[in-house]
Amino acid sequence: MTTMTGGEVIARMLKEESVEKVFGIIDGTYFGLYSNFAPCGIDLITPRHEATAVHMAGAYARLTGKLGVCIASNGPGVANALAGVAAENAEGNRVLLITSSRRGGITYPDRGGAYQYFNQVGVMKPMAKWSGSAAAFHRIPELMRRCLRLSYRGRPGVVHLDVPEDLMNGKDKANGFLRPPQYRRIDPIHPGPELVDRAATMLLEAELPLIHAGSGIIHAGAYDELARLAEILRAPVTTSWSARGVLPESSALSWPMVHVKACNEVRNAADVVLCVGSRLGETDWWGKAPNWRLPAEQRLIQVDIDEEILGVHKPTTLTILADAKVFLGELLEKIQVKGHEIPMQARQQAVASLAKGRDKDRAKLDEKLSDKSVPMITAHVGAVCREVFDDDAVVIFDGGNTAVWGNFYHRIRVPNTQLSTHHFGMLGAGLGQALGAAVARPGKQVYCITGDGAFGFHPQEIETAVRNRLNVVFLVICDRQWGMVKINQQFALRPVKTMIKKSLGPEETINTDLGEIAFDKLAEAMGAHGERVADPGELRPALERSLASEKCAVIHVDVDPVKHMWAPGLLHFKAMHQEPEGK
Ligand SMILES: Cc1ncc(C[n+]2csc(CCOP(=O)(O)OP(=O)(O)O)c2C)c(N)n1
Ligand SMILES: [Mg+2]
Repeated sequence: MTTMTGGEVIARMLKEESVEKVFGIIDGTYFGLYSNFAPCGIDLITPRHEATAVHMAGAYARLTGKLGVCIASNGPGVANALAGVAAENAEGNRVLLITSSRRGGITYPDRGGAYQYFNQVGVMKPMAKWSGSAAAFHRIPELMRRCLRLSYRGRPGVVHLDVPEDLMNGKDKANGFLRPPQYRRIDPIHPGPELVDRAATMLLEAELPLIHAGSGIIHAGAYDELARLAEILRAPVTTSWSARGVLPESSALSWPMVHVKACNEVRNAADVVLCVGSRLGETDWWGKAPNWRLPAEQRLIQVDIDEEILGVHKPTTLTILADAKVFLGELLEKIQVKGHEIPMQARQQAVASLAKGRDKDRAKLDEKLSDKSVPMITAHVGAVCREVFDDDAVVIFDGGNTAVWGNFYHRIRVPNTQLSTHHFGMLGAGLGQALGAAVARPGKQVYCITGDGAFGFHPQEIETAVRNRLNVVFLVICDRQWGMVKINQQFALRPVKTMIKKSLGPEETINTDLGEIAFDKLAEAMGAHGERVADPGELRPALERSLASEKCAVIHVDVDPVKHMWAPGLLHFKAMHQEPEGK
């Protein structure tokens, strides 16, 4: 038996889990941990804010399917990380956060007057999937194993281990290290065969089945199975916001979430729904009428890796605890042999007729692209990006109306290539997510469409991108206002004048206007490439120059602030803040 620091024990256990990247900011209280990363083959990537470290880990986890690991130091470091924990836990990304805390004996509970201390576990507990503190050196391996087991159990989220500095940096005897299969499940959960049979029968007999896909498809990597099943069943596919593109949105069977009315129509037309890896949360209108058909008229098969989620918001006909990929693979086998039983013609007709609403909506949205005025209408940003960037580029949407415009003028053509904080709506998270994406997908393009308000939360991370050669292209949409809030305020304060004039004066709203930051200049000051455009015709060359610069690039995009406020779909998203009537 050898002696080593508690930090080295943790680093070696991360190595056993094949962890290659850790995100975080250094501090003496966990020197014993990060000084052992390099010997364990682990890169430490350091942003300039701990919340960014957590977002980087979250994006990295979602895009690679691996564990996203981040660190934060006691007191202020952990306090800064909290914002990231709230968002990444809500997004359901598989993140392990390891923090240092002050030496045992003076804390838990606070002796009174301890420096850089707060009850980190107490605060983290209700925010994270799990949080605990190591009370003694010999408990570090056991608690790490517990953290890792929990990281891979059920819906992903943030798991937190807090380790006092004296255990992190102090040496003690350490046992041999276990392999992951010795302490956690490695194989995916298989469904009971009779449940797959029943699901197959329901889907074969349905008049019109619908597949609703959530992030479970991403975590399981079940894209091919989903596409094949939708094709064989001729089933339209809707997704949760965060699962956009799990069926490429170029498919005739894909109903992108931006076509809210068309999604409502298809969700009302289906008599059987196969919901895979989604909770049917608020952004899915809880699965309720009038956005969905009443449960009495619509049978629901729900498949999830997490038992807590089965039947949580909408009554189910069949609940199946299973990994999405395994389930869909087994279901396909059953359905393939009985494909001839499917009332194909009727389904095809139903799909074709429902598709008209969706395609009309797309055409109507695209009409806005004929507006070539300067400064530009924001619609161009997404449309031009889609032409310039590769299909497998990763796009990140951040900001208020900016994220709405970005979403509405994008088609996600390759699964798992878009990120946002769909559940938490966290302005500014996009910077960290974009940097995490660039670490996760070396050699692939990454771009982030962000509001000027949102970008202002963490612009210092441009330097992180430059220092780490993470060549993200940021498009900062500058309307010099908190646009989304401004339009809502206008309706709240002067609805009639808002309808007639479209915009109120600065004195007529409450603190909605921002001053200008020249984001291109700010970027240049940090060693990045900067561009500024207002004419939609100049956007494409600016993007091309940005890509050619082979650096992180920031494009300051001046948009028409009034048109920007009137983003598409706002009424639907306002309606989402109320509980739907249905059961
Ligand atoms: C961290 C954070 N603070 C506040 C909010 C509330 N909020 C939602 S949208 C919005 C305005 C966003 O402004 P900007 O990023 O410039 O995007 P725009 O709407 O102008 O496109 C605000 C303040 C939030 N979602 N997140
Ligand atoms: Mg703005």
